[in-house]
Amino acid sequence: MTQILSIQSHVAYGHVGNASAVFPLQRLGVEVWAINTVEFSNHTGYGAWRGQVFDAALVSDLVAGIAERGVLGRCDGVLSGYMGAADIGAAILDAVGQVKAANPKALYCCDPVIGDVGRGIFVRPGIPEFMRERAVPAADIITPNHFELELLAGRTVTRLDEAVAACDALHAVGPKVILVTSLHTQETPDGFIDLIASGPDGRFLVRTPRLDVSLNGAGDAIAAMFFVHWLSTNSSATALARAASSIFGLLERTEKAQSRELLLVEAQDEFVAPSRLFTASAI
Ligand code: PXL
Repeated sequence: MTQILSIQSHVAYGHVGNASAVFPLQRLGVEVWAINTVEFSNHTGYGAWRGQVFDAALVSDLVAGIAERGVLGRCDGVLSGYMGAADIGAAILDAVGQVKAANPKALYCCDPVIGDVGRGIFVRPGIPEFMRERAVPAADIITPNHFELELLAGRTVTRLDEAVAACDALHAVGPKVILVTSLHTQETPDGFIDLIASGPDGRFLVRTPRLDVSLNGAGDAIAAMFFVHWLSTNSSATALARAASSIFGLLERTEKAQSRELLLVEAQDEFVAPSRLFTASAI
């Protein structure tokens, strides 16, 4: 059974961070060890929220406690997302180091949560730099959206070949697998959205209809699903097609219900058997 250490935010109401990633992983049969970097009432997209950003020391303490159970060698991978504060990043990279020491085959998937097109940067100062300078070079897999791809690669991406070149620039820094979500280039027809995956098996594109939803947390769920599908198949093409199909099904259900939060529980079958299967084409 796959076991994942997932270190990201948690909200009491709604679905972002671990509150978005954990359940789809469990539904796919994955055992998740969840460490929360913040506990907020709701996601920050509402403009107002309550709660706390946890100290990096708490994250380290929880990792130390798990290590004391003697189980780090059974961890297949570490997934990180929304960090809350830059010093939590160092605690995450330390956890990655401990897991890899215990299980050299374990992989680190970093969802470099920084911001989004339209909303701009929505994390604390220091986090974008931390992602670019420390987290991305340490990661085996990264899952930026269009905005984060531009920021991390330090260039604008308006064409598909520029997206591929930006991926190459990031591969050169470390990660061997990259999933780009919410990509919209000159080649993307109106009413569609692109996802690309770039890895040792090649580069692939999935194009799905763009849904009329204003949501947070979809990126957190797709990163988690892409990671475990990659772990089980070692295929960027398969991981991309499966993760994109599941998220499309989830978003379609959410759009139909006009919900402001992902209908993660209601649409749970989409994680195991998506209603519509998209295939990845080589680019
Ligand atoms: O989906 C990214 C994310 C994660 N965690 C928290 C957020 C957001 C985006 O708004 O607010 C707490």
